[in-house]
Amino acid sequence: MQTKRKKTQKTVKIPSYEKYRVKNCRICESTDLIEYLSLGTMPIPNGFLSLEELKGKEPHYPLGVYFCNNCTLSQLTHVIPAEIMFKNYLYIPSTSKTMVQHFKALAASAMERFNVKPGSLVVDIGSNDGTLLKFFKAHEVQVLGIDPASNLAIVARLNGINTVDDFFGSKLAKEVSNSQGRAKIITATNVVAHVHDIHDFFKGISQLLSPDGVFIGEFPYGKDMHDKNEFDTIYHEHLSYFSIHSLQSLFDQHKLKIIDIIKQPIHGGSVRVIVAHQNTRLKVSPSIKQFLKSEDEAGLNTLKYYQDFAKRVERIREDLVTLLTKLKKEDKRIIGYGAAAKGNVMLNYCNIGTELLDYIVDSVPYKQGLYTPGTHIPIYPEMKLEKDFPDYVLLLAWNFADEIMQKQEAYRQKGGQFIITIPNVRVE
Ligand code: JHZ
Repeated sequence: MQTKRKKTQKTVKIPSYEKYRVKNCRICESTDLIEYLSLGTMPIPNGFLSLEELKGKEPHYPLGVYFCNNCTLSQLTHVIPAEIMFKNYLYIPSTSKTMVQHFKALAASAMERFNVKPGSLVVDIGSNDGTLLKFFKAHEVQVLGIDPASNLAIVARLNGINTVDDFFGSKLAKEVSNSQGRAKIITATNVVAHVHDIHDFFKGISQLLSPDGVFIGEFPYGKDMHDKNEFDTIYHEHLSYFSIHSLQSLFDQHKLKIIDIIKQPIHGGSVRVIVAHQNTRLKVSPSIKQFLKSEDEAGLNTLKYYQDFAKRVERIREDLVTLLTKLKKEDKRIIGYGAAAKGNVMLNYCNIGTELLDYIVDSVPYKQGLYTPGTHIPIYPEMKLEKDFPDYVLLLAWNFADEIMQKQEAYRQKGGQFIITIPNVRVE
């Protein structure tokens, strides 16, 4: 006779997100990947919620970073499907004056430096609402935007920018070059770090770029991010944190080469990397050797460099939570400024919710009226700060510190104080 067996052993449940774990380095395929930082699990940081959605279940995904012991690329431990993150996107750089100026200068300098003739094709990958291409179009070139976010592609078309709402890769590159010819300039600002199949992406660049063309990519520089403790730049959308060493290895594989690297103050320290076909006639700048040397000197090829960074990240969490808790005990009113994706990483990692922050103000109309993912803090227009006059403002969008502090000069003059977290926690 069969008797019912008691369950004595616990079944170990494998989390469903384990299927997203990265096994090989995105650039060199090495399996020698070492996790040096874990920020826990959290919802995608651009996953803002409506009041109605607060009732539902929010999927959480792990956020950890590997160092590739072979090519030095820092990369996320898990990659969640791009469709979850980019089909309806709320990041719109043109809401910041700093970014609009930046795009204007980028277009002007590319037109001049590379002697782009009227009628040439300029393609922007991750073209968002078409702001960068609008500046190129003013120089009478043909422009094409490519962006998977259908909501933004509609806005771009209304702005007069021809836009394909799709992910860029070798298949799309072929279609575009067949229908419109090859591009003299291809730009991608804050895109390359978001791409999982980076080899297919650069295969596409190589196909679409004309023989005398250049690819101009901009993204946060891995060395700046680590040196300045900008850990909240690490989130599910940002799959890679590039060193120049790792990029060289990538471009070599696609018969491309870096001809110049220019530091940019955007997003806490970015690099503009200019790339051409290996047989280009364009001169290679000495900047590349300088970047490689500074990476060697700082130890970017050693695990210790990354482990030291991880210790500083923990320190920021301890300091911030201690400060906010102390202020709250003193009955101070604290709010957040800038519902940035990076801000959501900070809030989730430090477990800061409405018990510490009353609300967040943000200039982007799409975000106002929504709630932050994971921490469920309401988002209001910036005006609310002036009316309410809270005691402290936690600056979540620290990359726009200058622009925001200038805008809120009157608040500061009246005694309002800002809490800054990066590179270290302090009150200003
Ligand atoms: P902002 C973006 O991250 C998105 P995020 C992206 N994934 C990327 O790669 C990086 O940057 C590098 C608000 N704000 O743009 C607007 C004000 O309220 O840094 C934004 O919501 N008042 C593509 O999301 C937020 O701050 C202001 O005066 O971290 C800034 O977020 C200004 C200037 C901004 O993006």
